[in-house]
Amino acid sequence: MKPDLFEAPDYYNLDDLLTEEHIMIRDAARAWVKRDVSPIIEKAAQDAKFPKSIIPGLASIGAFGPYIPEEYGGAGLDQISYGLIMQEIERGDSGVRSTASVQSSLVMYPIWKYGTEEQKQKFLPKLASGEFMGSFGLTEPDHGSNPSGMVTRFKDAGDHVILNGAKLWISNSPFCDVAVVWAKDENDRIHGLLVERGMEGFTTPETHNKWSLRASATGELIFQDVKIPKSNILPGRSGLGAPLSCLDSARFGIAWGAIGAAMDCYDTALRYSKERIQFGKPIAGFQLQQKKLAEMITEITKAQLLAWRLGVLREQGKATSAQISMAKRNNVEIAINIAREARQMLGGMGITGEYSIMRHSMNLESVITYEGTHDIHLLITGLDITGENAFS
Ligand code: TGC
Ligand code: FAD
Repeated sequence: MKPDLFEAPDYYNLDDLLTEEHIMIRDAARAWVKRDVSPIIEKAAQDAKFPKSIIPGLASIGAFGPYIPEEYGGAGLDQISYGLIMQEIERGDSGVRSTASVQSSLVMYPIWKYGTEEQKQKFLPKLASGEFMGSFGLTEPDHGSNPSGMVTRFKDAGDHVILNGAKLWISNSPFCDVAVVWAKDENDRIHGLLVERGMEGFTTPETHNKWSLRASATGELIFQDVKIPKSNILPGRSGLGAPLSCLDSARFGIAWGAIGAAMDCYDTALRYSKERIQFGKPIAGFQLQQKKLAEMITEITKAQLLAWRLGVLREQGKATSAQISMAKRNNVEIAINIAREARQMLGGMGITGEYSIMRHSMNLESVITYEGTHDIHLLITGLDITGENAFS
């Protein structure tokens, strides 16, 4: 792969909206990605192997629990810092950002928000340092967009419960130490359970042959009469709103992350277009190529503004779930379109692993599907503005 020469576009001087601390945190994450992710990520994706060697680095830049309080090992940062870290990581690779999203927003967040003090003390510091890795099990083979139909269930058995069922498409599952699993009780109420590796009847087979997000490990969570102590149930919230609130946090991170992938594709295409000579001049001088680049930077700038404003609202506790859906949907869509246009600008070279664009393009096919598909987010906006539910 070519050396990482990334220069971040900032067409509207958006750095002026950031604090010195934001810029410091972002630049540290950017430097880490250049140094420790870019040189190894293409091979990891080609080999379809999550590069575990980067786990301590992810912890060191605050990517595991950026906004979790320091008393639990988190970085204690604000929401914009969290977004900027996700942006920089996904500039490197969406699969690496996935690992950080799951660990932070889907594992640490529910434990922090809904766990007991004992659960927080036991899991959060180890998750923040990367000593423990977590996964989040909501999706099932027959229930993806409609998680309320889930059939994974647990039964009361005295001081413990017995869990049966299966979760599919679970990021980090093959190596997770703990899984936050959403399952129904005997009254059909959804609860979060902390299922630990080593519990009898709990297995995590890996899903192979993915063409997307190859540097992230995806798998199943299978429960066959798994005996789980009641002390491993998250007591703070039950019902579908509990996992959906975690998704709000992860979708917020994706809205920022997708900008990183888009920026990397744009920057690569811009540089290439100035160097690639056809018909006696750089292809950057042809109007059709300029149209692509001009539209890319326009969409990136709009996405940056959307993410920044959402960050301010979220920090103030005012961001609605529907606003988060809009930003996730828009920013992933512009990223996937930019990746496609940028790929074309590199001609044949665009399909090779010499450049990051094709990898981003394939990764974004997962990003546009997980954490709520593109169409589901559109329907969330539709419901919000009309009051009419078009889901069923
Ligand atoms: P609905 O009746 O609308 O809502 C049920 C209850 O939940 C509340 N609620 C929310 N609460 C918090 N945050 C949100 N975003 C919420 N949305 C809804 C709602 O108020 C209600 O509460 P209550 O107290 O009245 O019970 O639910 P529904 O069954 O009609 O479904 C709504 C729908 C379709 C929007 C939702 O289920 C959905 O978002 N589906 C998409 C599923 C999804 O996003 N799955 C993601 C799995 S995790 C993942 O993909 C990780 S990828 C990780 C990575 O690698 O980065
Ligand atoms: P389906 O729900 O079957 O949807 C199929 C199609 O139907 C989609 O286009 C959808 O938009 C459309 N559709 C569905 N319902 C409607 C409707 N009412 N109106 C109109 N169109 C509709 N899940 C986890 O729990 N944890 C994870 O860590 C995780 N990681 C993932 C990693 C990867 C790489 C991938 C690909 C997925 C991951 N997921 C995870 C699962 C992901 O959240 C689901 O794939 C996603 O929610 C969609 O569910 P589904 O695949 O079952 O598609």
